[in-house]
Amino acid sequence: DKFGIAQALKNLGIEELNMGSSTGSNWIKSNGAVIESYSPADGKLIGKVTSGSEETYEEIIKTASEAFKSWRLVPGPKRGEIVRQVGEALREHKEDLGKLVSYEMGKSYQEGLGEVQEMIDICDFAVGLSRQMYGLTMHSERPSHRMYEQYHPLGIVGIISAFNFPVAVWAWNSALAWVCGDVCLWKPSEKTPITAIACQHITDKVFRANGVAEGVNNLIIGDAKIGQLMSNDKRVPLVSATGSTRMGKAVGEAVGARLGRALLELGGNNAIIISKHADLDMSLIGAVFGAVGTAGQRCTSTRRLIIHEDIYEDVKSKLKSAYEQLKIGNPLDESNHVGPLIDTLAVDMYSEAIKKGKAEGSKVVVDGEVLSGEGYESGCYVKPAIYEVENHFEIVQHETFAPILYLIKYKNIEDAIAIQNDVPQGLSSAIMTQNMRESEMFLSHGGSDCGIANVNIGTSGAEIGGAFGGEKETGGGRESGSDAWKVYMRRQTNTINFGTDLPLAQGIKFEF
Ligand code: UN1
Repeated sequence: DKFGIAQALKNLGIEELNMGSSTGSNWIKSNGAVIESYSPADGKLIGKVTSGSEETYEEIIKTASEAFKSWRLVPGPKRGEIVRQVGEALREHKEDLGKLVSYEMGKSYQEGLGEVQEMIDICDFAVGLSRQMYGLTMHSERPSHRMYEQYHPLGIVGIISAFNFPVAVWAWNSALAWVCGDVCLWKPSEKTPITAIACQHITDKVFRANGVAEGVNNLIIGDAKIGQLMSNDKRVPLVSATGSTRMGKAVGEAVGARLGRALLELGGNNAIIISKHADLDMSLIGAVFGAVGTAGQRCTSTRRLIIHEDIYEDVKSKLKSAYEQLKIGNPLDESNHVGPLIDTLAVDMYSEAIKKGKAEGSKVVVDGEVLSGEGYESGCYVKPAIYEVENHFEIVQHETFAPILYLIKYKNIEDAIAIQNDVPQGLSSAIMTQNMRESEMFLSHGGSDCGIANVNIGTSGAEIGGAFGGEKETGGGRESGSDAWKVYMRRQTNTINFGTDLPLAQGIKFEF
């Protein structure tokens, strides 16, 4: 245990007694399926957790519904003060939690710390927001009337999160939902349950110290069945789900059928356009980090490079030599650039995608390979790969959650933008150029169709202050910063008559 995992687990309060679902401090016993969490870093068992059953779900919903009645009455800024303390607690546990994220998920320790930093930042954002959940006031068309709007708490927010950001995406949702007066029910990915249990401890201590009712911060361990219960449940007015497009369609359909709200953040197929006017050194760093960071398992990972024909060969050979220098290995060892994929299933999907691409005509620039031998015992390590393709290949149109980068050549900027948009997904996009006409065209209404469009920055590594999400098969939802909070509240328009008559709107006369 040279990286101190056992100590980190201890510091985070993880012990056999609490490996399951919880309404806060109450850990619910259940006879649901046992999930074993193995580290993709070294293949070792981290711990076993028990899935919640349908009864567990019911118990949690009952407690959460009760908790909502009191939590919604706590003044917004007071709720913000509690979220401020959650942020403080996360600062205290940053190294331990960052290490556990790295060990259970497989991203580098630096990225694990970065993920916890995102949680801290969204708590800070939410504290400020707790005093700024503004509505507008309007001028009434009637005399002695006043109109305004308010945002009120919504209820139980169901949060379904993915393995790749096992804790930050939960924090984006819950920090906002809590200051908005909602209570949260979190179903973490079954691939990363231990980090979720760690978060439950961190927040619960704060909630209990502040005398908050049991049931404001709920955790349920489970698979798609739990997601289905939430999606079909009228008592959960908002389901916020991050994951694959397939999962998102199922959630969206079920929530839509009962006219609930779904916030969906699904797959991406993110491209960087590298213009002949680009700063090539900068482009290279952006492209390589975007493609191999988190082993290509970010929603915002760079999947495609659309490169101008004049610089294409140059960029290709620079990428090739950059890839030769990449060190692949244990993510907790800070000298490595690339860690493992989440599990061997993901490795199979990586191999399958490479095979499919070759069958469709992709040409090897840096060939992929599943790594074995010393340090690679978990079977989850792969070599980041690069292929030359055409954008219409089926495999290029599809999001493979692995470090596979596709190169596509273009002649003029209009074509480059059309290629960038010509995929089913619409999350993140970028252009590398120092030419203002190109960058403005890319950002204009005729430009990128993605939720995120960057200039001289790669596709990944979004800051929490902006609204995060995308269009088309990415699902349309926005979480995190800007005014994303509004989806966590119900909006009410109020008209007040302080006069002695009852004039009707639109000048309608109704006399008797
Ligand atoms: C995700 O992959 O689901 O922009 C979230 C980024 C991160 C968040 C990614 N801030 O890469």
